[in-house]
Amino acid sequence: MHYQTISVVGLGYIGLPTAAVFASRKKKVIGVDVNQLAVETINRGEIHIVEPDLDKVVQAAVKGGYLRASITPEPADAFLIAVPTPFKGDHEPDLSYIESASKAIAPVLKKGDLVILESTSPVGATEQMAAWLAEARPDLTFPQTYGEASDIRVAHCPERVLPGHVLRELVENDRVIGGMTSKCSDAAVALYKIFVEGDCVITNARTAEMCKLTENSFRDVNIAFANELSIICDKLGINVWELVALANRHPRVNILQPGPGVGGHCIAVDPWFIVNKTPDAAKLIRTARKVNDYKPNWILEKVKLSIDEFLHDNPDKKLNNVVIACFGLTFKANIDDTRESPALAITKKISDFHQGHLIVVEPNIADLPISLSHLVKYKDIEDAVKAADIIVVLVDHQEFKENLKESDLSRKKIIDTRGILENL
Ligand code: SAJ
Repeated sequence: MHYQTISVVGLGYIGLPTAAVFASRKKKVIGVDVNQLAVETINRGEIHIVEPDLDKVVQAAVKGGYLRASITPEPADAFLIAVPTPFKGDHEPDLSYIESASKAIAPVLKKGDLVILESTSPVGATEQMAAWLAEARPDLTFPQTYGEASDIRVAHCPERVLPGHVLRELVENDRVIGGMTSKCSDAAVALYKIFVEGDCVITNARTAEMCKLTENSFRDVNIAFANELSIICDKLGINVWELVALANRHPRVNILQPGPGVGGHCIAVDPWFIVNKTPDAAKLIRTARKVNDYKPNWILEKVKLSIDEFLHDNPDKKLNNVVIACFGLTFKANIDDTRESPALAITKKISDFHQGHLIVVEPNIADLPISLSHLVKYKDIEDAVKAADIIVVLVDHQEFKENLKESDLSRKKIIDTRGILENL
């Protein structure tokens, strides 16, 4: 199997780095995205997302003539679909982006092509994608009806990279390869071996789908444990950060860190794909989601309480003079991504009820999101601390870890949802 041209459909947090890494191995890569602005940015050799070192890799790939972006799909030997799979309604998976991507590439498919679904998907989505492709191209044969003899190979190979470490993890992580037939798997392994240094482990498409959902549900359940502990410890007057550090000295205990809730487009979403398919069986997974979803509300109650306490301690102050500073909006540290971010949701809710000033410090975002555009964004951490009466640490960005401790925090009410000040 020789792949001359590779097309990556969906140039977001996964698709763009994947396209750039193939291009860095001197493959001709056509990136496809419906976002005209993203396409233009990439074709200038620039990037529209924040991910360490991605700018350099994309710039080199575009300059070297290996990577080009386009709004419309073009013929290629392999297609990787890396589009969003959000949920809709009552946590039902929304496959509409996969459907549109399948229908967009179908006209340019030719005999011998490989189509890989990389998007995190509910069990059965790869078969569904293959059905959409077959419907659009009755002149070609597909694995669901022609097995090993099919014209088109189809596989699910879920991405598993950690935002902030994408370029390293893309290359180093093992890859789960779920072909619809074993020839489909072999074709996918040959493609990933262009850059993957980890093992490419073969299974079927449904197991590969479930494997990705399992990984993220495992993490969600473990974070829920930490979040529940933080609520219990608060009631018992115990410092949860110290407790977790102590318990983790046990050789078989490894508790994760409590936070303001679970954000991002993956861990807060994927477990629902399991719950949606098997609602009666997935009890623990559903409860973990609920525990993590509840955590921002619990933090909001803490903020309200600290406003009352501050007014009690400072009787000369009026409610509309109380200044709250929120540190961080992104869903986790050192990235610019605010999707499903509990920090963003908490800040928005504070801005809805708080009658005084609310200021925001977020070093990784140039402009505040529209829902918060009425707020004042501070660049300087020190200035924000000086201005604030109540400090709410929502993200453990490196800048905050390094600089907040230098500030004069005396006489400030502090809600440190990430425990970065607890460890001073
Ligand atoms: N979080 C905590 N406490 C922790 C760890 C995380 O509160 O101890 C929070 C984070 O602040 C964030 C959320 O959980 O809001 C998710 O962050 P994360 O770093 O756990 O995961 P993601 O969403 O950035 O990436 C995950 C990864 N999955 C696993 O680690 C099992 C990544 O490998 C996947 O590729 C990615 O989801 C994905 O795309 O599915």
